[in-house]
Amino acid sequence: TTVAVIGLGYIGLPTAAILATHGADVIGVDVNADTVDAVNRGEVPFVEPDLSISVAGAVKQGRLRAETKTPEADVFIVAVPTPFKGNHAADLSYIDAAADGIAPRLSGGELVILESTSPPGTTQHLADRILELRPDLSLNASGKRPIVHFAHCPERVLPGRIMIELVTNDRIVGGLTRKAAEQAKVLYESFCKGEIMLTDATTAEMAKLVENSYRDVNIAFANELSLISAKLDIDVWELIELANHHPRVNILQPGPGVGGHCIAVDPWFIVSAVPEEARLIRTAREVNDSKPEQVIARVVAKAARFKEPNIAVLGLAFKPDIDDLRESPACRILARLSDELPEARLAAVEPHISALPSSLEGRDNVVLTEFTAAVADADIVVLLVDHTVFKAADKRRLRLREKVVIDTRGAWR
Ligand code: SAJ
Repeated sequence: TTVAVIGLGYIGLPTAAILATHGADVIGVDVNADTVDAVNRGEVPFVEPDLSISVAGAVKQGRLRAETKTPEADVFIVAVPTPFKGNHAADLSYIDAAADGIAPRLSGGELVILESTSPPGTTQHLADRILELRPDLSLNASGKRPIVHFAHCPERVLPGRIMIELVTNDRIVGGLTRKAAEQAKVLYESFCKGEIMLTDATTAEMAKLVENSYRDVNIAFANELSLISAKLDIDVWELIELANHHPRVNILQPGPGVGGHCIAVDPWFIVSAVPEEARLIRTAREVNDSKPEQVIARVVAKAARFKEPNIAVLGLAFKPDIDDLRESPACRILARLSDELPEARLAAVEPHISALPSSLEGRDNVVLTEFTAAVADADIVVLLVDHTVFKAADKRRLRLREKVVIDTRGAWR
């Protein structure tokens, strides 16, 4: 089988490599010529454990190569970005561009799989666009079905564990027709050891969005409890710990907001598709998105006690023990504190990075520094990420009692 994988990012390139190492002839397609050149040299343009060795091996064996133009193939896998285009609706222009590249390459009988996280109806949209360009492929001999097959197969892998989870996770395959789903299942079976479940395309699109919305709604509940507890002057961490002793209660942890490129994005695709009905999902997004503002207000209020406050800001990543700053509430909070408190000295501590991101660079009142030194000099300590190094620190040696401590993760309870 020849497989063309369109989009060689965090999902496309690992999928291309794993298909190639399981016997397919794979052509990766990307608009970025540097990415294409890197892959053809057997190199990977981003960091992901075990991916380099897999790509290098597949290229050397002649099973994987990359091009900037979509080639002919038996199977096309679309793994391009679906960012916001404003108003929280999904920008489908990358999917449309992929469709336009695929359409002229089809001759009938091919399978087109959409892997990008997409709003409900996008697989149908992709099919409509391709078949509009190729009306000759729209109907079979009996005049009933298109002779190209379309399916959605969302990815659910966790960055940092992609090469493992691609193999071990269960997968949902949703076809525009049953036959499309069955054909896609055969392809994924070549490397996926998890269960492969068949459904229709819209249900598959929604399943991915619902998984992340479920988590977002539950985090919002915890974040709302933290606001309520602050008003009632009780400890939210104790409250949640006690409530979680109930056999059917499992409340998540509040924090300074929700980051990453999935949970803070995907629920909006449901909201923008069905705004009238998706009330709880929308409110959860709003609660989580407003959490950084509440942290900023607390720090600014405390800073008013000092003339030139030294503030240690602990953690910039979007979650513990990683170096990923995408959509990180901590970065947003630090940037706003820098604007709101020009007289303060903000000592940012992020042990997993070696330089500040561009959004925080070149600010006179922000430096990236070392943990113990930052805390030693601080009047106010703001903990934004519960990295193990922070949690494990000796609180007495840090002299936290002598400082104003704002622990947004409950790491030092
Ligand atoms: N967070 C809290 N409180 C909690 C748990 C998380 O504030 O109790 C915050 C984190 O600090 C972080 C954000 O939520 O800022 C998201 O972190 P996460 O660990 O919940 O999820 P991600 O974004 O790393 O990965 C999610 C996963 N989805 C689910 O768990 C349902 C992952 O399996 C998906 O593959 C990924 O989204 C994706 O690509 O969609």
